[in-house]
Amino acid sequence: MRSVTHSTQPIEGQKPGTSGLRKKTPVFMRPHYLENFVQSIFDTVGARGKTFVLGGDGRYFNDRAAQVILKMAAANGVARMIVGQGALLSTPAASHLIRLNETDGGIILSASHNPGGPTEDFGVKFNMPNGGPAPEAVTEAMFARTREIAEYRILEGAEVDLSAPGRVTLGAMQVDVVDPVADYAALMESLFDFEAIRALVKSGFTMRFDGMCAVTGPYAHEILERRLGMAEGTVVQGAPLPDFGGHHPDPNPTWAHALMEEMMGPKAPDFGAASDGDGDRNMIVGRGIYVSPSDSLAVLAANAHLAPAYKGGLKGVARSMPTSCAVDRVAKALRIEAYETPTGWKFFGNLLDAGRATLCGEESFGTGSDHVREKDGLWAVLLWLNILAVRKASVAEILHDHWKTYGRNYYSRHDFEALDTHAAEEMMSRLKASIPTLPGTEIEGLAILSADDFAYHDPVDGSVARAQGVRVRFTDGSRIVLRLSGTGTEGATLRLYLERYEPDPSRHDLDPQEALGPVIRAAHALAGIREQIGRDRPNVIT
Ligand code: VG1
Ligand code: CO
Repeated sequence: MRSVTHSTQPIEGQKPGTSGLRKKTPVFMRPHYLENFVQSIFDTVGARGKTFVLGGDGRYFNDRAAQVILKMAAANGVARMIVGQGALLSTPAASHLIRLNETDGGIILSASHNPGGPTEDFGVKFNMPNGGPAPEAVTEAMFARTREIAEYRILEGAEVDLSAPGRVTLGAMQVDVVDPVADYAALMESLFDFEAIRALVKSGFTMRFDGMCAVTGPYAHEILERRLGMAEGTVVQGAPLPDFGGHHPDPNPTWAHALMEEMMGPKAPDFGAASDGDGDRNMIVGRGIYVSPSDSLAVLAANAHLAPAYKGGLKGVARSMPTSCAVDRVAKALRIEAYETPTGWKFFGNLLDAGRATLCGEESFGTGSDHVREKDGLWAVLLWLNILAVRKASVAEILHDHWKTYGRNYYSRHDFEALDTHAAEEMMSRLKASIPTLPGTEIEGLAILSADDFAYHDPVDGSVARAQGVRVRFTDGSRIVLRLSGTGTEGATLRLYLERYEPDPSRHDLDPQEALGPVIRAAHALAGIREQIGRDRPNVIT
């Protein structure tokens, strides 16, 4: 086996977005594309003598990309790679392995909730030794490297057999192929009261988990069916497929509609959940009731002490800026700090490392805690199960009880996908330019209290992230936020986030779209959505 150095040239646009570098699969498969980016990672964080974790969500090209990365790691002098069997690892499991083995970081192959397949999406992400996504300073350095790269190193020769756990070598590099589920499942058992959940299951409690043909299936089969004793068949679409069965592996009411229909139907089980392509997102549904991710975060924060890992209470909570303020109300009652960060899990890392936050969440179906440094789909499902087991109440009861105590933050996100990039950017710049003129004015009967383009000052390392989304607050506590997505691979996606607070319990059962009516109209009027991007209606509502 021989290490060769190939000369190469910089490739345009290898700039990581909200969560790693995401492109169409055929783009990633072009000559030198993956190699340039991986060499730029090694050039930025160093390779010689280091140990990294490697795995992905199993989408098309996952297996071949893993082989390329292993050969490049060996040629760059990496000492050891820990790889999930079959090159599979969910994002939270990868984060855990990075921490458990005290490695120098990891490479995760995933485009998360984006569809997979020969003409769909692929992605590569680097996580730091703390297990969390690389912060902006690091991804910026990687991007800068891609713009001056002149060569990459790779081993020529046989591929590594990843089909079974065990230790092999590749040149001078040690490769440990590990069961992707075992260590993660053990971590979950250490956090939650599995005994109590097993008792709940024995008492007749039923659940449906939709793996969406993505990476969480094997984890869910092991934990829910084998360790917690739920009936076989509890987990559906549990086998990971390279094209996710042709579905969009995004756990929301639009893309997980089969689960939604079952949960709203006459034969609904007690509890339903779904996870995304790489296993870091979760959707929670009770019998006949959908739990919005922002509410889920708030309920978990208010009840976390019922699970063994959090019985000492929470140090603090953090939410992304567009996420509803429901969790802030819980933090206030608990007298703990509530942090507001930009969109993307990388911004939670410092707060978790510094012990300032225990629970974090995003409106985009992401919740997690300091047990890893990624959001974690199954973790959220298990915390819900632990709470249900202790409180012996239904999801609907817990949710209504929560709203009664804290009031309800009606919330929705409207996505306008595949927009003309120029038009979308133009709309955002016009909106930003109008910010100073907004406070004190009225729109659609709502009085504007404040408006800004969100900037985050990290309280731990002092770094500043600007231009993270336009937020407009109204005097009645309502809020709208607009930003462009940083994970898409086609045109632009406008995300419009809408929120309205309702303290009156007699008004807690409205349809969120109706309850938010005035806020929605104000948002459209303010941004001139129809005039600017030619669209009246969103194509995804969550
Ligand atoms: C989206 C979500 C964001 C999430 C990110 C990665 O980003 O809004 O909350 O952290 O995806 O999630 P954007 O820039 O498209 O709005 V995942 O599960 O795709 O890693
Ligand atoms: Co994901």
